[in-house]
Amino acid sequence: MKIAGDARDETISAIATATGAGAVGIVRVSGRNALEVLRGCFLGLPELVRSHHLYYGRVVHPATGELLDEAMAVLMRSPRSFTGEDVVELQTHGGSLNLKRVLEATLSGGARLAEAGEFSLRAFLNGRLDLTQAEAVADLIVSETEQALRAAQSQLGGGLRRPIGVLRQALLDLLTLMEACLDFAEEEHVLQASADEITQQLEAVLAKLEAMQRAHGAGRLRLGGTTVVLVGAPNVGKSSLFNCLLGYDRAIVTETPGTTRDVLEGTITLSSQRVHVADTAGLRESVDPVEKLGIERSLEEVINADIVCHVIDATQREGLSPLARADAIVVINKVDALSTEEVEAEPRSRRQRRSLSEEVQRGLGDASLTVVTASARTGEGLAWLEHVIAERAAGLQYQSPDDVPLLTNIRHVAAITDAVEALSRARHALETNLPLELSAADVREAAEALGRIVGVIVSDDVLNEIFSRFCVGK
Ligand SMILES: Nc1nc2c(ncn2[C@@H]2O[C@H](COP(=O)(O)OP(=O)(O)OP(=O)(O)O)[C@@H](O)[C@H]2O)c(=O)[nH]1
Ligand SMILES: [Mg+2]
Repeated sequence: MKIAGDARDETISAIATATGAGAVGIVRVSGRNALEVLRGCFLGLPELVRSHHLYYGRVVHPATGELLDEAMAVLMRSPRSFTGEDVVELQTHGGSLNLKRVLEATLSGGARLAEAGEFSLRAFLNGRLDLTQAEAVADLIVSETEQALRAAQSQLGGGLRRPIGVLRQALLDLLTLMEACLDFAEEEHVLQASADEITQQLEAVLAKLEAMQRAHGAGRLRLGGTTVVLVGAPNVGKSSLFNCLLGYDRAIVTETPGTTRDVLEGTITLSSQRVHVADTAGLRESVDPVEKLGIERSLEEVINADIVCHVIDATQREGLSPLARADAIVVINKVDALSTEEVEAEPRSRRQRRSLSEEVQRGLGDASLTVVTASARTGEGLAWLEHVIAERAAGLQYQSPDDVPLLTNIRHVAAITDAVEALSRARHALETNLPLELSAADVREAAEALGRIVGVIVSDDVLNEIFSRFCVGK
């Protein structure tokens, strides 16, 4: 993508809405000839077109005059638009083919097809967005978890630009102080008073950056969702429960113990949270090399999962095997199959379920265990199981302290790391009484690293790299 020069004088156009069938679709045009392009392919505009005003009319092909669609058109005059340039949006009926034809009409009318991220790039170059906000736009579109969406929204609202701006300014102020000291280097008392102040200011910025690194370390894992693994002895109904949670028959279920050999995965949404569920091979002593490998994988999943559901068979409760993980949710499955004597009084009543749970808690020697009674066959208890998993997942969501923004972008993390390293070097130089020029150079480097995050100092290559990852139309 060309960043400077002629390319920016051109008027660009692209479909801004997602592909596929939809009631409405939008073709967006940006650049100095946007209104001209619109006039060429849209009938229904008055002589004087008002900015931010919706006009009803018809889209026609400028070359052939063919009627393409009915549409609404809006002109957003520079600088009050997403890109900061004149922008036109044509709201037509949705549908890939229809939108393509409307797009072609704008191209025939003098626009050029936009490259991926080109609208956002122009918004950045025209000062409408800083880099963190432009990146947040891209993140917002692809967010698949509530937390990722919240992080993107906060970033779009300046949640990262502001604190980074404050820290960068603090470093620039620090540099001014250091340079003043260099000018007065021969006056011993000025130097000593300032050295303490320099160290203090440097420590303050460093502490804030390190807090961001820590928050990133803790929060990063949660952005992709929560992992839940179903484990237990063979034949207890793990795969059956897995299929129930997914809502379709993903795993093979048979009455032969040892049916599942590999780890199977599926993703569901529980209370707006993304949850990755894994079904595993039943745990038992085995000599079969394939089964042994499967069991090893089950155990690996148990170690790595956020939440473990240890499934046991309601009809086989004697000599309960120890839990795969102490914090597991115990699922007593097959409650529908309990013998009639066991359930004679009030089958599957709340009281009976409670006594079953207590018996299992006693058997496993832990009265605080979370126990859920369920039946993959009848569906009983599954809504409660989902609720328990959702609650656990919600409890695992990382909340970064209010004043520490959650870094979600690897580019930002890298820049913060550079800044922390540079400031640590500066601190060391100050502590060991090395010439002040050396620590000043490190502080300058740290300020530059923070500048890279918001895009104060950034090369064309980096811009290309960032914006080319956007989708076309953004
Ligand atoms: N009555 C009853 N039978 C069930 C229930 N859930 C599973 N089963 C049966 O139990 C048998 C084993 O079910 P699976 O889901 O394959 O068990 P698994 O734990 O995945 O077994 P492995 O993959 O061998 O470890 C099948 O015959 C299922 O139909 C249930 O809630 N009630
Ligand atoms: Mg199975």
